[in-house]
Amino acid sequence: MGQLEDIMQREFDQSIKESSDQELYKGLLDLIQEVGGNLPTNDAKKKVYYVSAEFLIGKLLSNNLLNLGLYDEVEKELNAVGKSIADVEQAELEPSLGNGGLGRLAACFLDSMASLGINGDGVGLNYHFGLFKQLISDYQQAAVPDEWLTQETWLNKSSIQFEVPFRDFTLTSTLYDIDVYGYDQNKKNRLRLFDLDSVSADIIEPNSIFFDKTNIKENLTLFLYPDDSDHQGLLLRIYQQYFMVSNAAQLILQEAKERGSNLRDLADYAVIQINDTHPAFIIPELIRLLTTQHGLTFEEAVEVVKSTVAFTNHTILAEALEKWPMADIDMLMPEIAGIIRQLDQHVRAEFPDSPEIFIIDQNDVAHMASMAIHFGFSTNGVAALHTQILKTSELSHFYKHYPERFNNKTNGITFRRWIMNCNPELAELFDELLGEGWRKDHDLRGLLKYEDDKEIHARLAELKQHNKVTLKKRLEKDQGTVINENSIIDIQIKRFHEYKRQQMLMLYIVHKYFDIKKGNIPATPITILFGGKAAPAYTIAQDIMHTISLLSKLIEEDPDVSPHFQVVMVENYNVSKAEVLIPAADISEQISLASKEASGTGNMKFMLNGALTICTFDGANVEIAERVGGDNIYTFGRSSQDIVELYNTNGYRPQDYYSRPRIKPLVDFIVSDEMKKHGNHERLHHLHNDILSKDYFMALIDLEEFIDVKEYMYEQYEDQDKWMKQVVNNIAHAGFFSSDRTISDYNEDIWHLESDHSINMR
Ligand code: CJB
Repeated sequence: MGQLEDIMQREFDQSIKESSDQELYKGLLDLIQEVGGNLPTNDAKKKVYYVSAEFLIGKLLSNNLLNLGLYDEVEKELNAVGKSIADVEQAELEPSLGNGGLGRLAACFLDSMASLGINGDGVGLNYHFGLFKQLISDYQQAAVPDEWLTQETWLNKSSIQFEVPFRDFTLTSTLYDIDVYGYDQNKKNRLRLFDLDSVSADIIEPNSIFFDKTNIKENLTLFLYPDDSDHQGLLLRIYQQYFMVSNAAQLILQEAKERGSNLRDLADYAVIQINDTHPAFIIPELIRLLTTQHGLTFEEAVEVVKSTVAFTNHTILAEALEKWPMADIDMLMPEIAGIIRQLDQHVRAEFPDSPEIFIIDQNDVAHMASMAIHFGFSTNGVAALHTQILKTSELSHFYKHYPERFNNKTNGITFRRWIMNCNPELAELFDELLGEGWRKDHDLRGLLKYEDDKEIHARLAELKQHNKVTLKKRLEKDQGTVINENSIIDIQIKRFHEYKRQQMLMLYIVHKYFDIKKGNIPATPITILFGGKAAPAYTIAQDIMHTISLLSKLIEEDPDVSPHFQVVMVENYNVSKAEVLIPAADISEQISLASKEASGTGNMKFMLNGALTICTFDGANVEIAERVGGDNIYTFGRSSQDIVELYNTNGYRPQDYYSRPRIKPLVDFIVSDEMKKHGNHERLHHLHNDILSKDYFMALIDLEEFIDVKEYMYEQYEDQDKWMKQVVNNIAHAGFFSSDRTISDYNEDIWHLESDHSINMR
């Protein structure tokens, strides 16, 4: 009897065949618990704590089966009676404990740390509701709560509890752990999520993401990143951050002591990687704990922190670089405020001749990045270009003083989830061509010898077709949308943000619509798909989404155009949807305004799954282009230096571009009668007006070139021999973008921990 059959008989007194997907899910959880739950945790002396407000882990069932080596057997057992892992996985609710790239990166890193045998845990919060669930109704986004906690859960409640002191009350936490199994490993790591016992979902109104943000004792961990556009929301965010890091710091000190540390030597036992500035309060919190509870002097505590904390910056967007008014910190955590003031004095005394160096500015506002850079031993960017921009412009005044602290760690993606799990047939083709070594070393360069192999081209095309059919079925089931599986699949999936320029692709769509109306029929039909959520308070992002949804409808209803061109807004884009969209893609849209996308990681997932990229010279696109060479990628647009210069000189005028004959009709179509027929006039005018008067993220500056390169790219698709050669080249160069390589680099340069193996592809 197979292992799953055995469990189903034991627990449900019935066979796999007789069991529902829900019951099978429960059975598989138990199987994983039996096999993985019994693995020992990594017990190496030194441990990395990856502290992050977000872990966008996605569904865990198939990932865990794969990493524990159970996947093939379970699949066989299920298939034998006409069932599948994919169907069973539908019973799992996706934990949406992250917003986007930053949270997903943290999840990839957990998988890679465990798979490399590195002793590394994630530490964060157990939000009861992840990022809202997105519905599209009346061509607009509606946000409803997304509860993911169910009876059947990966969370193990621990007996660990800590006290977190706020000014007016003290909260007691409870720690929940999720096991993180590495690929082919005999030990495990954990994701440690702190929560309050008192949180109750009953207090939110049905289908509403609004709740009483002042009721901290009950609501602190209710939602991920509550809207911070009002003051109460902002305070809640400070509460959440401090609750997270106080727990993290107490856990780290407790565990280090258990492993033999006297805390003065903490750096020999722990390294704390803080994922952007959200966990930056861990710096004053560690100082508070070390001085008040463990007998260190202030100076000693500062030295301990400086040798233990490392900081990753993920963006240069001003709105995301956190700054908190000292008045608020004083009101919530007066002791922490006092320590931050001391730290400010500390740096001012150290740099008396550099007035640009401070933690608290003249408006009494604390700059979290500044604190993290001064009181951490390492600051890294997430792609070569991003790190370069940090050094030369955004953080140049810090770089001047601490050049040795700055380093780059180009992001990566876990190959377990983003190829082995989401595109198993392609992974098997790699096995056939390369042997199975790539599953551990992620080196796919051996594929280069198949660049001109027609038989391999045909196999790849066949797999792509198969994945398009899978996507078609999924979209039909999820939202009733029927796509053409014989079309070019062209995808932009990411959060809606002006800098990511969904609005530029939207204007291209208007161009293509006009062109097809004129009788220029594409040789192969085209389907452009968008997926992504917009922050509820971000009006222009909502306007852009609205306009795209209207265009989608307009095209669908136009019989001259719809057989050749389709635009789809994928509802409630999340990790599970990405797993079906990416393997089906021919074209990957990475079109951010140069300098603004720190790295991007979707770009890497698409490349690995055999899509070709159209991109600006931004983030990790630059490194992808370097690796595949100019002939294998479709680049366009102004350079990041040009853009930085334009911002510095206030030199961009959207009107100069708007007035061009190729651009004006596209922009004006936003407020045309056709669009207004079903559209919200206020939204359409708001967007139109914004593009021609502000266009802060310069959608118009690269538009003409974008249109030309897109047309060229679609033409190239018709030469399938050439296209497939490019596809093979891209896949072959994707190995560098494995998060195992990224984590190996972190370990070699920053963490210095023991590992089973490492990946060196510099
Ligand atoms: N990023 O997702 C977020 N949220 C933030 O608040 C700041 C940055 C993204 O992080 C990714 C991982 O490093 C990057 O690939 C991406 O460019 C960046 O926008």
